[in-house]
Amino acid sequence: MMTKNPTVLKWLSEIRELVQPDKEMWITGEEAQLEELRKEAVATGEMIKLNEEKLPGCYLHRTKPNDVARVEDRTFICSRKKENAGPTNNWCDPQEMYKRLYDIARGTYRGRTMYIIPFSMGPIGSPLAKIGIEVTDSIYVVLNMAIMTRVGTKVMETLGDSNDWVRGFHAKCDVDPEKRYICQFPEDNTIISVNSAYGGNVLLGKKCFALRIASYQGWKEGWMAEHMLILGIENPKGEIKYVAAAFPSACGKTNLAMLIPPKYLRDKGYKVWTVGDDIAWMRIGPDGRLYAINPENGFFGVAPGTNEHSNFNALASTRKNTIFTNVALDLDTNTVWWEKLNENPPKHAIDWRGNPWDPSKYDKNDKLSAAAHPNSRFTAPAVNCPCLSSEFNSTSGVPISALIFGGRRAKLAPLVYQAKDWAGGVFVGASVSSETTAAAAGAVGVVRHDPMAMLPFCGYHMGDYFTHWLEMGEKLGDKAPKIFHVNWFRQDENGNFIWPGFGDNMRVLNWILDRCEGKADAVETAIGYLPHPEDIDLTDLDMDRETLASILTVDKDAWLAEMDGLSEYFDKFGDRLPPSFRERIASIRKDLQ
Ligand code: GTP
Ligand code: SPV
Ligand code: MN
Repeated sequence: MMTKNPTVLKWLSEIRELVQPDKEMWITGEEAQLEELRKEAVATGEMIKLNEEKLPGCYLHRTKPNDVARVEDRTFICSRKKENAGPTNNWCDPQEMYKRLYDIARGTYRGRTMYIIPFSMGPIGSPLAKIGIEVTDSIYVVLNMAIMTRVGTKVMETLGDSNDWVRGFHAKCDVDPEKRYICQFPEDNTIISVNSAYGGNVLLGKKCFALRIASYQGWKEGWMAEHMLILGIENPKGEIKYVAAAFPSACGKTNLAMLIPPKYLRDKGYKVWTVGDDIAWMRIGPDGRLYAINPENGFFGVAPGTNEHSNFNALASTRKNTIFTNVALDLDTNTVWWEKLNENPPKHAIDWRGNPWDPSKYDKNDKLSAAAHPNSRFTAPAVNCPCLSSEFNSTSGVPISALIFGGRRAKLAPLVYQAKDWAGGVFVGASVSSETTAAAAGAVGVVRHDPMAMLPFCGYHMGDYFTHWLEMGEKLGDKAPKIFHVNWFRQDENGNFIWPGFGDNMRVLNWILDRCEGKADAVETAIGYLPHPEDIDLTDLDMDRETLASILTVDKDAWLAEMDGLSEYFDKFGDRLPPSFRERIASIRKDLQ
């Protein structure tokens, strides 16, 4: 028994009664306990121990082929009133959903162990941190939570007798996709997830708590929970400026957060420091500026495409004490492999489904014939990251100079532009559209609206969320970060990316920071300020100014059409849409004409 907290004891006894476990285990955070669980998972086949010399402390896990990504159509915001979930969320009456979920979970821990994981999102004891308790019947979940969050006894000590904690209940059940539900009850600080054993559906500290529940808490309490990376950029004088950036799932947050600047900038002394790669909690600090912490303690990153050249720091982070999910197993070396890790696919491998894999049968048009699932992931401890910021465990967070929105857009959106002011930036964030990716079940490559990259993660009415953003700007006043939009994903007629991306995105970050300091020039357009092509440094790049100029233009007709689409999209928010959005569409249209 790890606590005397009456609210915790009451909730645990309710869950215990419901699921009928054989055994019960509090996760203390001690290494010896975690090691026992790893051994057990290996003994039952739940995890495969990898080559201890090449990948010390690393394991491979495969989920069921029907359980490989978030499931947005089965994710619900169960607020008491339907209108408070808003038009972008699935909704169900809380009492009805509790009953349905309890019926599904009833008795499903029989013969199994109930693991109780106390966890802190954010450094334990930080005024910006929040506590949760996840109950699960999955060792995989326990071991992932122990990497992704701060778990254990200390968390319960910090909680004391407080009732300010989030209840997270996960039951693996039969992993039946027809009975899979990921439900948030924002007014009850409660999350229930059944019939999945995959990442974002079951590591309840992540999207369910740190975004869906926390966005609601932030709205009520005057702060922000965002789908944002946080990075520090150190200039040759040793000054570090922090930026936070929101891109939809699998659109480049981990990569930007860990980028290595081009050689000419490294030689000058530029460095990048990672604070977070997926989630930012932001509050106004004592000096009136916006401060951010990363509530997580590890990286749940996309494996395919990660290699020494594209993201050296992410790959380095995965070389020890990491859990790989749904990547391929190289039988000759007992190591892992995924597409684009290198040019040498393993000769004898087991693919993400657990079947023998033959590289010659890989069909480029059938992504699922790949050795690793396109949404296969690594769970790596943040401490492994070579460029981890010294502020990573800061309890007060880092001051944010710029906020950046972005999406994956083959056409239209320029490489970078700056919003004219905070309210204009909120509009830019609300207008984010992006091609869907393998991070969620469903079609890939379809452009959809994804405001602030929060479409699947906002725990309340998105119209109210936009208004909350506007109000934060009013409080920040002239200390508000400047707001930008980027697009690394413009394609030419042959479908090739025009901008080199990855480390070269540093060239764009430098323009952004120069703008924040009033040091860079810009062209004023209908949508915002764009750099002159000569304002982006192309040193050592195999790219000419004309090509760069081609992704720094505002196509009048295409943008007018974009405004039509946006106007129609905004209709769904009804009278909760900030009125200024309509005025802005009108003025952008006028400026484009
Ligand atoms: P989540 O963890 O799902 O929230 O995703 P994320 O935003 O952290 O995405 P991540 O950085 O893992 O990138 C996803 C995919 O985008 C990978 O396949 C990357 O190789 C690719 N990618 C990232 N940055 C760039 C870039 O600058 N240019 C191009 N062309 N691709 C990129
Ligand atoms: C995302 O989909 O945005 C992720 C992965 O970061 S998951 O944790 O599955 O949500
Ligand atoms: Mn994410």
